[in-house]
Amino acid sequence: EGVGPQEYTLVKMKLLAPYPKKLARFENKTVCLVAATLRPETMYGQTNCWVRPDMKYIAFETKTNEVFVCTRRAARNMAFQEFTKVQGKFDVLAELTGQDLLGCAVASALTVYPKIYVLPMLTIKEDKGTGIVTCVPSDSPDDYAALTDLKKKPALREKYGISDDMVLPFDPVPVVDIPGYGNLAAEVICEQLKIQSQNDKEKLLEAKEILYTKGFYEGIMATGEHKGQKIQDVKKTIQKSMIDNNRAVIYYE
Ligand code: A2H
Repeated sequence: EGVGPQEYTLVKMKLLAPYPKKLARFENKTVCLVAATLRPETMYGQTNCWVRPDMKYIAFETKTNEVFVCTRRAARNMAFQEFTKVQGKFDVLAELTGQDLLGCAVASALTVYPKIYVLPMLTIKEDKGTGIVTCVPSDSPDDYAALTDLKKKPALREKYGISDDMVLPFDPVPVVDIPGYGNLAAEVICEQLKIQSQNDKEKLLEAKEILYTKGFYEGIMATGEHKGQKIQDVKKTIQKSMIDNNRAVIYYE
């Protein structure tokens, strides 16, 4: 990684009622599962929210009286980035695991799916971002592989209490056209590299590197109001509009 801090777009995925047990007492508040992304321009293609079932998350209140759910580590970083009332401080309102969030419904900006579900991704890292990841299977090989695992394996859905309707209707959405890969690039590259599952680490790394560079330098928007424009030219504009609409914030680490 580079020298300075990495800038992420923190996408606020709004929890829809009914809230899970551990968050039930916040039902009169806006609760957001916050996902760190490097690709705000792909948010048109979100199909679900990922958490890791065995990972610990907390809920804390922001200075704008929203409740954010993320790892403790990310909350601490946010407290030093003026997300909370008192610099460097955050009150832990609830402690939960990914398991507690599975199957919840959320609403996220830009996506064509008005209601998407919290599903398990087993490869989420504790020491990056917020521990919550937004799934864009059209453009992220990791997301495509993890969603395909759930679609192809009824036993995996069953293990985590995920019903068919939370997974099967959610197809990848064409968002970015990458010359040579088309507008569902993650699916194409996963097939080309014969990626078998979300645990296919090395191949996924290769797939990710290819698409990330190609997508950034050669990608063209295939949907939305910037359709036909280069990714390089619209990335910041889309990020800003999400922030102006209170659907995202900038987060560094
Ligand atoms: B990206 P970097 Cl469409 N564990 O967002 C694993 N992966 C995580 C994570 C964690 N704790 N936190 C964030 N991420 C993912 C969109 C996307 C992303 C697309 C294509 C590529 C891509 C939709 N998911 O990332 O190590 C998030 O997924 C490929 C690099 O900081 C975030 O952006 O470079 C990206 O990894 C951050 O990874």
